[in-house]
Amino acid sequence: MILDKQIIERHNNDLMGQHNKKFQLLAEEISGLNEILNKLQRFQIAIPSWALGTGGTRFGRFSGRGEPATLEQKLEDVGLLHALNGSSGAISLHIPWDIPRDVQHIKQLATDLSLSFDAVNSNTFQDQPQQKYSYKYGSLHHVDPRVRQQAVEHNIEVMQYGVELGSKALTIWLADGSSFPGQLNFRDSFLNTLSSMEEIYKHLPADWKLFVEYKAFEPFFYSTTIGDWGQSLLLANKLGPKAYTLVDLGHHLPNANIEQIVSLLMMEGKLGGFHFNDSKYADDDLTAGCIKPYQLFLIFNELIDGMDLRGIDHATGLGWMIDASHNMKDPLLDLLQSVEAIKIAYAQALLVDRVALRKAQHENDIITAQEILQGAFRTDVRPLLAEARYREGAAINPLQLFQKESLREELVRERGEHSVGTGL
Ligand code: PSV
Ligand code: MN
Ligand code: MN
Repeated sequence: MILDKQIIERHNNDLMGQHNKKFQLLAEEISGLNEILNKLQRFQIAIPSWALGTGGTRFGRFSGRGEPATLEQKLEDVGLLHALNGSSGAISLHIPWDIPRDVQHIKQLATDLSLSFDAVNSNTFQDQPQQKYSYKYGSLHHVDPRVRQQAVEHNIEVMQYGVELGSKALTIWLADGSSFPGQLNFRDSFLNTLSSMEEIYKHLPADWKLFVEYKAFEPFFYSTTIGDWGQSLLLANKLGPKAYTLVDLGHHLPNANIEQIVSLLMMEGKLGGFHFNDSKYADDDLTAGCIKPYQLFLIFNELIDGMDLRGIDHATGLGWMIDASHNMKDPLLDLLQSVEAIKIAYAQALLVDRVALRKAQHENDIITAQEILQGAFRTDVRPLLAEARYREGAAINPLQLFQKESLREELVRERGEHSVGTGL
């Protein structure tokens, strides 16, 4: 489904009066308004192909309706999101879930929908039907060199798809780990992973980045070979300048200070990108900002500080991706909520008076420092986001438009009631 521009125009005309009132009120209080709006307009967050369908849990999956079954339909879903919010102009693919059979056709469709291809993801956490060796005991860290080689070759193949589509990064997340003490030799596992990644790194195109994602636990419950940012950073440093750490917000042990991790990774020039989501317990993959919006704001506060210090372009300098999974909500509505929450945190962090904050820190003035941060966090910046969307030709209120125009019903009419989603 391609959304008719006139539907957006009609929606915007209906909401314009109300929107203008709220926007003007807020605009009066903000210095550097146009620069902030400009940054919001440029900021894009990639949508993962696997979040467009219902994921489920290990206890079952309750199918959604009219979910995308093909790569074309996944692109159309992201195109729809992008038309609605002007901020979802990229898709992140997972191979082999999203193998492009006809590359030229897929590229053309992406161009028609104003989409680009973000990082490509490899998958060595599941066995595929024609596969020679099993990943039951891991992939890049495996004790058997033949399994490692198979996993290396898969990653090279994923990069080849990415090159054809115009991606510029490979994300490696390894399930590799152990569930019982004694199962693995930690050093051997790490060194095997390093040498496998060195092989992959050799094939990385000159203008590509390699993102090394870490995760504390799951699917294994005793150790994970790339279990935290220290292990990821060690690998990234050993691999070379094109390798970076990728932070998935759900991949830490409870109460980890993620904003501090982000700050130090930025300091080292080794923060590659993000997988945004939120969680109460572990890798819950819930809607960004639905549980800990203050944490999300504090992360953006560090990001902006680090990016500005290093002269990194906010929109293009790091990889911004969502990594979510849905069991309850309509995935498209959920993704609209996630993008909104991420941009709210970004906009609030742009409001922080950094000179005043530095001064307060140097004077050990804790009260003022806290007031500065919480003052920004407690500002309702939603009219800024709506204005940025309007200026991009997108919808003032994407969620409302989606529901009012019954867009899911339209997708169900096109695709049928029962979905065949391929995501996790
Ligand atoms: C693993 O939990 C992960 O966060 C990785 O990024 C995977 O690629 C993705 O989720 C799969 O759903
Ligand atoms: Mn992830
Ligand atoms: Mn995850």
